[in-house]
Amino acid sequence: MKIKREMKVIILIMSTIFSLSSIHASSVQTEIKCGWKFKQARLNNWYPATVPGVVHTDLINNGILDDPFFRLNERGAQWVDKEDWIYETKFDLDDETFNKENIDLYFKGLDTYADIYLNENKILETNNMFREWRIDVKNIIKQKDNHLRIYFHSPIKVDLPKWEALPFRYEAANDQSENGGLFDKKVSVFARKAGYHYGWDWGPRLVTSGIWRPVFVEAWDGLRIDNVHYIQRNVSSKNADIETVLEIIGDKEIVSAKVKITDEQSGKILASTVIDIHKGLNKVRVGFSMKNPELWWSNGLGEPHLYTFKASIEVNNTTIDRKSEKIGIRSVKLVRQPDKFGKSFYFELNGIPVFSKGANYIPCDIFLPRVTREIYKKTILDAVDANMNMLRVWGGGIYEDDYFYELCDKYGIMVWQDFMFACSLYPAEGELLENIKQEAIDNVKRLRNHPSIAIWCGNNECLDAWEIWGWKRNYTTKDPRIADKIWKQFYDQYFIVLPEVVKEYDPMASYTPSSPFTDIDGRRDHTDGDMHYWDTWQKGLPISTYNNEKSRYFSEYGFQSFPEWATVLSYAPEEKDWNITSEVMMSHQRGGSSANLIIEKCLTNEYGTPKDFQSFLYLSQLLQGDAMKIAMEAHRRDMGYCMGTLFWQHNDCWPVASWASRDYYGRWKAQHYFTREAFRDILVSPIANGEKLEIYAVSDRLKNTAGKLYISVLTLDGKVISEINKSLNISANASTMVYSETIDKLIKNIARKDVVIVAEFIDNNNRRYTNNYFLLNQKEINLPKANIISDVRVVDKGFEITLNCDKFARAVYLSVDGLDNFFGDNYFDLLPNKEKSIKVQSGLSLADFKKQLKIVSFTDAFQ
Ligand code: BMA
Repeated sequence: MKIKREMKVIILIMSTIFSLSSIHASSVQTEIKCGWKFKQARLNNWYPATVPGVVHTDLINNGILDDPFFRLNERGAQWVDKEDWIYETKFDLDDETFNKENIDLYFKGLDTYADIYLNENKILETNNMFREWRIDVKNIIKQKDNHLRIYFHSPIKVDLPKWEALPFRYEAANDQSENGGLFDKKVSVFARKAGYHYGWDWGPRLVTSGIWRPVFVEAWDGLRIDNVHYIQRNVSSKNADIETVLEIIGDKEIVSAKVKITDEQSGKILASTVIDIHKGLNKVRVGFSMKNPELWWSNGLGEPHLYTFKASIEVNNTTIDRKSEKIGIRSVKLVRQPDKFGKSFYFELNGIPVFSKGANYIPCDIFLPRVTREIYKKTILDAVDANMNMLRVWGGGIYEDDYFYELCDKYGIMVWQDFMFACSLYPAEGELLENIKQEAIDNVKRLRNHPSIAIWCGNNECLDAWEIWGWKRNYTTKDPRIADKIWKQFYDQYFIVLPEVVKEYDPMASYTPSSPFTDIDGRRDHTDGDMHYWDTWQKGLPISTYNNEKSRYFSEYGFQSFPEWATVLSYAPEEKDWNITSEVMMSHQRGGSSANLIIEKCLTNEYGTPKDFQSFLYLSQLLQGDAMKIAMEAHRRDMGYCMGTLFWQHNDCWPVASWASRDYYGRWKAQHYFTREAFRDILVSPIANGEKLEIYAVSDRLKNTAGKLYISVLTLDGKVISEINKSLNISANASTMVYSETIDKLIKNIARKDVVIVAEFIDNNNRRYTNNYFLLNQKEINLPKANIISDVRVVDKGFEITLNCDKFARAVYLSVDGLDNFFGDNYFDLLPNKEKSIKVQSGLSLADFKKQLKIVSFTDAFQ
């Protein structure tokens, strides 16, 4: 009896074991990119479409919609999100693809409520733009003339009934429903779709639909590697233990498949094992140790070394599938530990406490598929060039494109990754909570191998909004049962579901429930946790107040400015637009109706009244630069107590007045140049403390640095009042006060309004770190009219401009009309009779360049 049963089992296995000859190596992937057309669902005209793309850009490309960034055109684009749209294409399969045993359609991203039909069969309904979708279509797909149709439901029409059905509202602070003609119906919280599409305080309201990431046909035989996870443990420069977990999908039983992990550069096999594959999901674990691994370091601390690991699977010496990934060996964690000040908040990379220098990052365009690889590259390189080591991918945007993280890996930018929730409350229960969970799993799995991922964060400011902005109080006053319901959803989402996903799918990673975060009570505490500091901007306080604020970690703070003249012209070309309260300028300012006036008020207080609109734009950038310089230096001087400074914000998603340090076109504002200085590996930072001038040396280097400190006190027309020099050995990875002196002793009997203090550190390798410091606010400084002389010569890819000046020139600003130029330095001070050369990239001829070059400095901005 027993024998018989075993026989039966063996026969069964035999019959399901595939014949080796029927398996073909490697899966094939083809993008469905061509032949797409689209139409408004209830009308009949078809137009050509670009995929990936969104309906707005397709309408623009077909001349149906005017550029929404131009003047007030955004208003005329509001009908688009109330419509349903249909996209379709036809495609054939080549023999190889068609003959595979498994054929899937693989959607990398659909925005958002879509029904998908292949050859008139409904194969999928989607409801989350952040998720990926893979469908087996083997039984439906044909070799020729496949018809793929995607019906996008209006996200507004889908979500309005949900809003209407509820007896209470979910807060959504930034949803510009009124601009969308929806009155107070803030429906954004119901959609798993980028929050900023519904408007933000730096962005337009343009609620897109479309195939925003590529679509593929993927065909395979026998098995395919779905995912490989490299879990790193015990990482040091001596050793790293790597546990590799492969997820392999099999379509049949396969015996003796060989799984191998190879270091592609050296060809060395790091680990291998032989397994039997079953139908369905197979999880295979294979571990190895690396001796003396080359570690991945953040920008400034060392090389961000990347290995290329290949996971492959062979049957009978034929490789069936493989997956190569760039892996950086590193340990990174958020350290939250009680200490003598309170409780720490800092990142430890490879055992070293690292001071985070960086910015908050939003999507680079309101229309996401327009973000090219070039734009991504420039965005990350601009962070690297400004000496940043971290970007925070903020929760109102998207989980970024793979390429974004590849660049961060390559250039040593750590990523603080928010989950996509910001400044709102979400109906996180039932189906939506499950949807959120799946979204988190998809994205944690997609991104976890990137060495750049430093932390997962539950949301942006939702806890702050609940506890501090008054939301909890308001709900509780109206109906405590609703308050309890919302808090339960909140708790489930950020304190149970999301951390559990991180724990399960990225077990070595840190998670923080919200930013800012001290504890679950939502307290704001300067001695514990991270902080978003906004008072100086929001209340229009003197920019020097950035010196007074303390935190263990500034994960946000910012100050607005206008973009430069050329950028303003791109959206406000008419003379009647050229004042900050014009309708066009107000519409390209989303920080509230008073935001332009805050800039004006602070600017007048700090500098005086500019003579014209262009001078106003220039000074607004300088003001932002000065403000942020004060903040960045204060945070770094406080190193040890404070361990991070991420300003708001690195980029824009359209041309606008905002907190960005680079505008929509990637043009550096004054702040970005100032950031580059303030974030250098060594910062020399003078600061008045009562009657004393103190100078701090802040070093991110991991070894002490010997060199010389030079302090000069100059009158603004160049006379030397005091000169001090001093040998220093600056402590590694620390901030130290290296000089302190009574101000009166330094400036002798010269008035404070007539002097500038120049602090310079030159290390033993002749690297210079210079910082100019004034003892009074700019408005009180007696800046002379400076006579700047320039000389231009042709160099590779552009020109070199040499400048000279008889007196101190504050914030010298060079500009050339046109888009194709980038100045190596700008908004810099010129010291009397000290030559300075700047390189500029430009495609202009020398004659045109000279003709168009404009040079102004601070005093030129006034009558
Ligand atoms: C922050 C952010 C954003 C916002 C910015 C400027 O606190 O989290 O939501 O755009 O401030 O107000």
